[in-house]
Amino acid sequence: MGQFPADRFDGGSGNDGNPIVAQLGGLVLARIVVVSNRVNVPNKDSARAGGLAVVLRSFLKRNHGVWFGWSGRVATRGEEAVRTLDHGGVTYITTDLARADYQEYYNGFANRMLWPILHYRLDLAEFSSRDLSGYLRVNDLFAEHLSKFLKPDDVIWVHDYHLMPLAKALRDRGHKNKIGFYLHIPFPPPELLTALPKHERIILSLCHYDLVGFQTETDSENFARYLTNECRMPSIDSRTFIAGERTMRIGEFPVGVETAEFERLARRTVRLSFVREVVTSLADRTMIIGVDRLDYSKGIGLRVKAFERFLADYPRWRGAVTYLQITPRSRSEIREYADMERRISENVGHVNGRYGEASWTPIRYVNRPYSRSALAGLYRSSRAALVTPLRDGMNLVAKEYVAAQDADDPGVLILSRFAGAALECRSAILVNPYDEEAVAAAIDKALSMPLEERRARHRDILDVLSENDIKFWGSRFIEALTNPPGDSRWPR
Ligand code: ADQ
Repeated sequence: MGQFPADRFDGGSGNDGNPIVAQLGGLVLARIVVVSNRVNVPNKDSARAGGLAVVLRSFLKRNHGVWFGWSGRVATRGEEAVRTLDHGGVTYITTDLARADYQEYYNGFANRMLWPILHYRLDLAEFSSRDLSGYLRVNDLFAEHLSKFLKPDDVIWVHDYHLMPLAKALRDRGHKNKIGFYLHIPFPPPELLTALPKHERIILSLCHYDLVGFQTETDSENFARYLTNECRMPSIDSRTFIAGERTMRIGEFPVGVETAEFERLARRTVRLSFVREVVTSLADRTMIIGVDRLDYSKGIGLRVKAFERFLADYPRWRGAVTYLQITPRSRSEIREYADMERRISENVGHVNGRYGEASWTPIRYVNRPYSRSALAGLYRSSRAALVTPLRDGMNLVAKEYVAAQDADDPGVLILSRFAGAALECRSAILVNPYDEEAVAAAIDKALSMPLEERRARHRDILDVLSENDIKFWGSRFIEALTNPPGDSRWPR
């Protein structure tokens, strides 16, 4: 975990609450430019935006920043439009992608090669030289667009696996700005990573950043081990590497949620008519909830099997529990995702056919997104949450679920030990998602747990989540990026 005291930047310094201003004792710092694959441009769907998008936007607002990335549109080659929108103190700049760029960079190299490898799934990784070229080409294209509006003192913060080589592409164009990179997903051990053909081209290009941030210490250590053992990179210490004339540092910045705000939201939204309708339709049955993008890393297929095992091993719960799994489709153009979608629907149908009755459907399976308000209310109305990814950088659903609970009568979090969130949620029921029997037992334990134990576990986790509120995350990263090496504020 990042080691900054959570209250350092609470905005109490009488200078607009701007953490960066506070840090520099009143000096206005340079502009912050966030770059990510997709840009969360404000529109009518903003209510569905994940917590992180909302937080990044408010962080940029406080710092009059710029957010650059793909518009989400695919255009005919030569007709890709670049658009600029100023809204609420933030400048959003987006570019379309040509069809071939979208296929090779996004569907191809990012999602069929990097995503599986970084999630420890060598079996699903498909390498293609053409996709690699497309990936490098789009990173170059982003650098070209960025070059047109970058100022020499802009601080650049690049997000996620789509854009690993971006700093190199910017340095090649002569930019000497402070550039930081944050990986939202896991970083596997070098023994796995080196199965990526031409891995040096991608992974070593991270050394063009000044700071590379990860969710957990395991991820940082894996990266450091890769650099030391595989690439023989010289280092000053275990977190500082010498990259030519610059140094590149590594740190941990675990992503959190807006803990108190989310609790308030959930308290309000249990009263929404939509949430009340769902609860009434349960007819006094206990609800278990799962909320995930449809992705193989989330372990939904094994989870459905574990729930079937639970119904088989603990028959007293039959007819008394409803498991609601909310799973919006993602990346449906990729074959593995389409196959997985079909398999999970079949498995859910199988469990419902086998155990259901005319008056009771054991699993309600919904393939659509909901607003944050609706989710918050549903979390609070559920006695347990099943969050069992096979591998996850952090997993914000786990944290949102805990934050949403009523402290007097909280639900229980069942959490995979392979989610980054497991490090902070030690008082959840931690499970191995591959062990059906153990997950089934964990569901029984959660549903049978006495009130006092539920309260104590909830309190433990909430304390940690309040300490690591997402409000402080952006400022921690930028502070670490802009502080010179050797500064005591550097995270360990
Ligand atoms: P994701 O893989 O998308 O994020 P996660 O951390 O769980 O996973 O975040 C999902 C977000 O989407 C949550 O805020 C959740 O509320 C929202 N969401 C999920 N299903 C939804 C639905 N049906 N309707 C509306 N909203 C829904 C990646 C990494 C994670 C890492 C995050 C943040 O894979 O490991 O935690 O980035 O760094």
